[in-house]
Amino acid sequence: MPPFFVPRMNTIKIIADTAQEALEQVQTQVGPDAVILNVRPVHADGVKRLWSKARVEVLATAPEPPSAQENVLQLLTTKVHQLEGALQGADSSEPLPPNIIQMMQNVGAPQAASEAPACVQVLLEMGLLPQHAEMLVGQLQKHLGGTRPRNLIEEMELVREVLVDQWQRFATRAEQPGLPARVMVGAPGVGKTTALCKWVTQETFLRQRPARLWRLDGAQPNTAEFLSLHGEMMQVPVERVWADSLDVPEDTLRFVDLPGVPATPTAVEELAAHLKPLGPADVQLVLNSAYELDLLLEQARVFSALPLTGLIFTHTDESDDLSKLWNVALAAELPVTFRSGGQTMPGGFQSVLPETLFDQWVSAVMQG
Ligand SMILES: Nc1nc2c(ncn2[C@@H]2O[C@H](COP(=O)(O)OP(=O)(O)OP(=O)(O)O)[C@@H](O)[C@H]2O)c(=O)[nH]1
Ligand SMILES: [Mg+2]
Repeated sequence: MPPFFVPRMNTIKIIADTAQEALEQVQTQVGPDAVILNVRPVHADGVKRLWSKARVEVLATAPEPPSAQENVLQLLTTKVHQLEGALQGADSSEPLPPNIIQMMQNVGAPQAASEAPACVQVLLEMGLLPQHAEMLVGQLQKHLGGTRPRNLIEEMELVREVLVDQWQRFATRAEQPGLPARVMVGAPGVGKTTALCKWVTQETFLRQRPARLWRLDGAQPNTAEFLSLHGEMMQVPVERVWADSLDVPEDTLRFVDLPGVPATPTAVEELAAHLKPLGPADVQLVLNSAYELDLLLEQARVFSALPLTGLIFTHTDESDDLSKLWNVALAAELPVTFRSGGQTMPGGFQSVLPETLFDQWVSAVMQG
């Protein structure tokens, strides 16, 4: 079992001959909404290992009851009112977190009294890079026309809308028709193959969609033996060479794993040559969110020589700074498609919606 895995309460363990059988047993015992925490092959011990096939172990638990979704902008209103109260010396029933006080005071401070509307200044305080502020101000003015929002909350709602629109424009522009091969690219060791395994597991195991895997070599050999083992367990064929002649049914998802390459123009150019035979593809740049923002921006810049369609952030179990995701997405002009955290399959692999990401960003800052 991977070292980071911590089983939750009420976790059940099923061992079966095939992934399909294991899933059926999980669903019988936990219900159709069972949350799959981990899927892995298990081998018999000792000599028996020589003749017995690997079996499949699945850890699953019941879904968490839906928590009351907090309206983060409402939360912000409350905090602003509290701040106003605090600034006027009125009694504030609940003390504001110091970072929020600092943030709001900075927004109102003379040194920040630039042209940018207060909502943009709040985002700058939340970690947005100044280079994105200008675009936001321009977009906000377009959205606003002649009217002015009445308060900071309305402004925040508007800036959220602007960011979501922008994101959707990136997504529409990058979208490929049909069912293109999904390819993971990125620097060495950022978590490409792990993310790919999770994605395949979600699609084949949980959604029962047919899939096929390619573990291709690049300038370096692709040593990810665990991808082949995982494919075998999922009963997904794993190829080692790309062949156009291979007759893959149209509804089959195709996933391609390549070894990492350093973020240099020469290495990326060489990688482009390896991507060419795949035709139009869904090329996802995988980034480790625990890296410094400058490094992530540099990787996004260099890899953008490829026809990228989206970004996947891994290691979200080690870094939860959402401003990085916004800053890289806006700089690369690409949507973040998935966030992936941890080493269990398919645990912590979530598709990303810009609205939710914005609310989580505000809410994370609010909570300090
Ligand atoms: N904590 C944590 N570890 C991860 C995560 N994703 C991957 N890892 C670990 O990081 C290491 C590298 O992961 P891989 O998926 O092999 O990385 P890769 O990008 O495919 O590597 P190359 O193909 O060699 O470039 C492995 O030990 C993974 O278990 C994650 O989200 N969180
Ligand atoms: Mg790999």
